Amino acid sequence: MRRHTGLILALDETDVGQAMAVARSVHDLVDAIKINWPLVLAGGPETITHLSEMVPVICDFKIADIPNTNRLIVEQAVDRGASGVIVHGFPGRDSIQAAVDAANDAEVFVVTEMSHPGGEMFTAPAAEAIAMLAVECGAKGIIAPATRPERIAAMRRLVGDLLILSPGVGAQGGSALQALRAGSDHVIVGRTISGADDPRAAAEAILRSMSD
Ligand code: OMP
Repeated sequence: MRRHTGLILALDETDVGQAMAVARSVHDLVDAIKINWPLVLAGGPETITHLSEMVPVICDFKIADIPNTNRLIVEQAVDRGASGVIVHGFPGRDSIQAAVDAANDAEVFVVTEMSHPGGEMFTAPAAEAIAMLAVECGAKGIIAPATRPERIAAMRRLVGDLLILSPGVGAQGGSALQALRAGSDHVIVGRTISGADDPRAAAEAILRSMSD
């Protein structure tokens, strides 16, 4: 994924036609489209391939298993066209390493602290250790919460030049500009764009807010 605008669309849709329409309307404004189980379960794994013909696709399967299962999932996602995958860090070093090794040229992003309120229960206390594991295992980047910009800044101090991708902008209350100022490279935005009457106008408004 190359940084062009710093914006990643989270396409959490189950109507495949609507999802493709949103993707077509904003694909030139985003660095990647992130898809998750709702769209892949609705549209099948070929959704990864179709979208990847338009824009880099990050498969956010929050992979969180033993090393062998992690490897199998990453291989399937990459074979279908994923440029990146998101894995959980809490299963530990060997599970993260298996995902990184299986990804080859695709990029692995490791979830540190999750953006929702529940993310403070178990992921926040482990976030620093997980961020260090991401560095040591050769991941491309981490996921850190736009809802808590001070935590992005803390993660930035640990991960050096690894990419930081930050969800939680808009619908979850976070600010794209504050996330970038705290050290994020890309913000991840879902419902604020995909749920808008005019997704392209919504994406353009977020881009304007990022350049303030
Ligand atoms: P919106 O809240 O609609 O903007 O969507 C946020 C997207 O980021 C969803 O696809 C979430 O699954 C994802 N996400 C989080 O919201 N919080 C996290 O801590 C991690 C992720 C993620 O890994 O992308």
